[in-house]
Amino acid sequence: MPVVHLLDYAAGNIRSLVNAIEKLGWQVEWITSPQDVEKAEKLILPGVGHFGHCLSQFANAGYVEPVRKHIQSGKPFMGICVGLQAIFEGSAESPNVPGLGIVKGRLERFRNGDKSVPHIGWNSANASSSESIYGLRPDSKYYYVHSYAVPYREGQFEKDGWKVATARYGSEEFVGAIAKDNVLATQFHPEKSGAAGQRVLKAFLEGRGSEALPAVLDQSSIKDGLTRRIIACLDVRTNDQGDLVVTKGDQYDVREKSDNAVRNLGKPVQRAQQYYEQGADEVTFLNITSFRDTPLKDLPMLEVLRQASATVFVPLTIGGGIRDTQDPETGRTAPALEVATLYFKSGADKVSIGSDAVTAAEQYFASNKTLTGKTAIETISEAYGAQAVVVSVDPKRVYVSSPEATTHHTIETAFPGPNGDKYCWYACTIKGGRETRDLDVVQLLTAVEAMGAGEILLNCIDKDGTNSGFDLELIRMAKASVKIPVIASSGAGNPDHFAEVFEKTNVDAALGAGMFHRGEWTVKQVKDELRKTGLLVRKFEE
Ligand code: 1PR
Repeated sequence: MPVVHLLDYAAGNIRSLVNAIEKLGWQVEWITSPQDVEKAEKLILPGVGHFGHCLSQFANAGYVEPVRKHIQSGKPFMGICVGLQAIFEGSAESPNVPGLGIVKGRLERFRNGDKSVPHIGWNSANASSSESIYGLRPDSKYYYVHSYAVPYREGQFEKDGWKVATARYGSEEFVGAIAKDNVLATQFHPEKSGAAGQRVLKAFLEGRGSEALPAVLDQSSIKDGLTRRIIACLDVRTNDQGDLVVTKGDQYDVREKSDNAVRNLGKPVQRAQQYYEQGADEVTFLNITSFRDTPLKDLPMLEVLRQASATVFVPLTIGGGIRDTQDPETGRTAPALEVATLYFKSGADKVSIGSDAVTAAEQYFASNKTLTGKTAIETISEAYGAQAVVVSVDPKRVYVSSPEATTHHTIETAFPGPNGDKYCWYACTIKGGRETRDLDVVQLLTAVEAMGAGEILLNCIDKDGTNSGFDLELIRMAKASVKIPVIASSGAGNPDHFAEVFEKTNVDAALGAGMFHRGEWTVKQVKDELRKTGLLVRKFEE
């Protein structure tokens, strides 16, 4: 097997990159010390998370000069995400930490006045040339997740001989990929970008820097900008026979009315693979009964991730039990960061935190908005970057006669309660909706954003499993309270519900579960419908 070297300088989760390379028939060898760099013929510099954190680790470990030498010697080099950022001069994220300076230019933070930050999802990498740079195509989309980017100004890089492929987020055009001679760097994650990303990795590994574009391109897909993200969600738990199954509740009750058995809707890995092949932009696994046990014992769930990440090349999120946890065997408390690390090492790209986020938010308000730096959100966000931390919210409507009847954030609703109450607030719950807390969704969201969460998975217990559409009122309220992306969840029953949530709110992504598991609709049908209504979606590529 041909060999490619990956530089291991503790920059986050890279299992999916290894999986993607191995799928292409290449073997990964690790560079674990600066002296080893000269052994590498082809070198990949991965990296996720914080520029300053990554680059300081990189510099402190002594990699700056050996890597610069590798690049200057003309040997193939690829940087991914923070690996792209590293070859520029620096970043506004950590102004005092220098980059390698191979390319002139600096990263700036996306403006969040008119859009969510981080920029998460599938976007273009369009080159103005008539040839393909390293397999990039104008009708393909690639998976990005970052808050800082290199702004693109025409001619700025080209005058030094660089070829640039760009993406547009809102009104900002930025560098999606950049290449010259032996160097390729991508801001997007090729290993998470399905077949389109595999093509880029393959071209790098095979040394095909430029080639003719295919004669026929899918013209309808050549549109700039972030696509509407469709997520398939798998609620997973053990059934009464001890098998790990995909299940689905009605307002969180997953037991059949007839025989009280746990509803069984298939096997997690197979389902994930099926949704990937239908064009799901992400897959989320929620380990819904983990509050009863510890994930340290939950080896089948880790195995689900290992298997799924070997064949599913879109981002994988895992939720359930991410909190400080006592190991039942030793009695030792494993910090949430250690639990999350287990999941990242098994192939997760993001972790989703539910109950623990509510507890942390309660403590945040009780301590007059003090950040301790010790919560699960803060520690994981610090180590793996905000984009790796999703907060899953399980709210329930509480009706009131007027806003004055509660101290919580209320909305006037078009759907009055059973007693005709025209106002409601959304109470946060923990333990899968079993316990309701005196904390509202706006409070929770503002607290977790301050702690460094990167995204919100907004469920709604009243809507879950009803097939009646998303709770648009809840979604609007959530979107108005934070700048980080919000994923709409609960209630999707058909493709029109997805179109509705994108047209009537400015939500960033939408998630479905039951309608996919029951085989009523496929992800592809949802996307086809969105495309018909003029919304930009990613097409699935073989
Ligand atoms: O609290 O950090 O251990 O995380 C537990 C996680 O498990 C939370 O993210 C919580 O949302 C989830 N969870 C717990 N119990 C249930 C349950 O259903 N009994 N599922 C549960 C949450 C909601 C969505 C569902 C959407 C869409 N399920 O995952 O997929 O509502 O459904 P639909 O499209 O069929 O309407 P922690």
